[in-house]
Amino acid sequence: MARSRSKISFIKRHPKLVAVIAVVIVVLIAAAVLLYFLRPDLFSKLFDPGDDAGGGYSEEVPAGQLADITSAGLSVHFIAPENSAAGDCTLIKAGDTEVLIDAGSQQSSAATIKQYLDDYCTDGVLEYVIATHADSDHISGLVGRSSGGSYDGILYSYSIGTIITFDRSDKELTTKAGNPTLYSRFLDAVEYAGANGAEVHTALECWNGTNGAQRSYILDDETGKISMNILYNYYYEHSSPDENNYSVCMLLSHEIAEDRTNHYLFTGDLEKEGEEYLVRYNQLPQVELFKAGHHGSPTSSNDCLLSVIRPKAVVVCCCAGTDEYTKDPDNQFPSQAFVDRVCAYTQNVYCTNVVSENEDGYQPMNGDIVFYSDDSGSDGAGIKLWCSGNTLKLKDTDWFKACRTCPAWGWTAADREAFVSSSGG
Ligand SMILES: [Ca+2]
Ligand SMILES: [Zn+2]
Repeated sequence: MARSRSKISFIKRHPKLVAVIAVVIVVLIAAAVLLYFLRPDLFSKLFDPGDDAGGGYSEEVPAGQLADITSAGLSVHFIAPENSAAGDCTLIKAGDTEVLIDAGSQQSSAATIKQYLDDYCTDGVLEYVIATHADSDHISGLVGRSSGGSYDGILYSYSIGTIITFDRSDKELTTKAGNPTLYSRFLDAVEYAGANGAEVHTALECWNGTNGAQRSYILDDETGKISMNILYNYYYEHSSPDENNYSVCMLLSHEIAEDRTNHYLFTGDLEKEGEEYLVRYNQLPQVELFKAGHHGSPTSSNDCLLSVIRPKAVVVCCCAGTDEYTKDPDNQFPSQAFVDRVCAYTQNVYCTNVVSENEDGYQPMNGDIVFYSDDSGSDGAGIKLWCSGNTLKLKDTDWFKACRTCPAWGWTAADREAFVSSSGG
């Protein structure tokens, strides 16, 4: 009672002060409500910080051993092309079941990819092949090169279980000179595989569960804990001026304990509009690993998506610093805008290749990048990283220091200048 009497007397003695405090509180609440609607991502970070311990960043991904990959329950491989072009090629392996997502970057990459697959696809059967969209840096190796009238691409070289393709493409079937385009040759390759026993489905058929397709495929028959889940992309059934938006999107989920599932997200080259729809139509969890959208382009991996999936690691399939698509250094893959956005979530960013002054014009940055489940650990929950080059994070590479800034990663413009002048660049 004494306390509440003293409260009342405080209000009586300082009516103006109390009024000012009340107004401030109302304004703060109104601002918070406004912010909640304008920038919901800030709130999701605030109230669900995930594994943000340690300065707001995800934990290190421990380095693993090449010899442990084949026996891992699950491994996810990003195969580096042997050229200076950007291109996606991801192999997922769960026991004897393999999923190959895309086969870039060029038709000659089929040979590189097959050589890599020799170590992992030992039964000659690729159970699943996903072609995300019709751009050449994704489908070239599925077709391969021709000699004597036959092609050496992935779809001609393995027994394929199920092919999941994009629903739409605005590509032409013939060139101006009247020759078949790569897209046309891709359709031939799919038809060839289909005639040789592959089931062929579009992503929308998978989503809808029509024509024998499934939305979710179990990859490990023994335990049923690893699943490949085709997500809904609005542009499976609507046209877009950008071919990239037709990309097949997939969430790989690995249940490692009753209360823990590791997720991996693949969105091909999906652009901002596609990412916005993806978030709207799918319940996306936090992911251990995100394959950077569109090779780290400034137009993909937007905050609308990142704020939901809060990736703990990101792999960029590109040749860092190539002028293949633009002369603007800031927009070359992986772009400054991409770095600016992704740095809020993780420092664990890895990249396949980097431009070089050597005669090939490129060299491995991390090279082939493999994330695999470490089933031997006491908690059985860990993920390890192995790379054919080294396991340096993007931020610690010389290319990054010379070409990018990121205060959140400890690299300001002044640091960049100092680095460039000290290295004589
Ligand atoms: Ca197999
Ligand atoms: Zn691409």
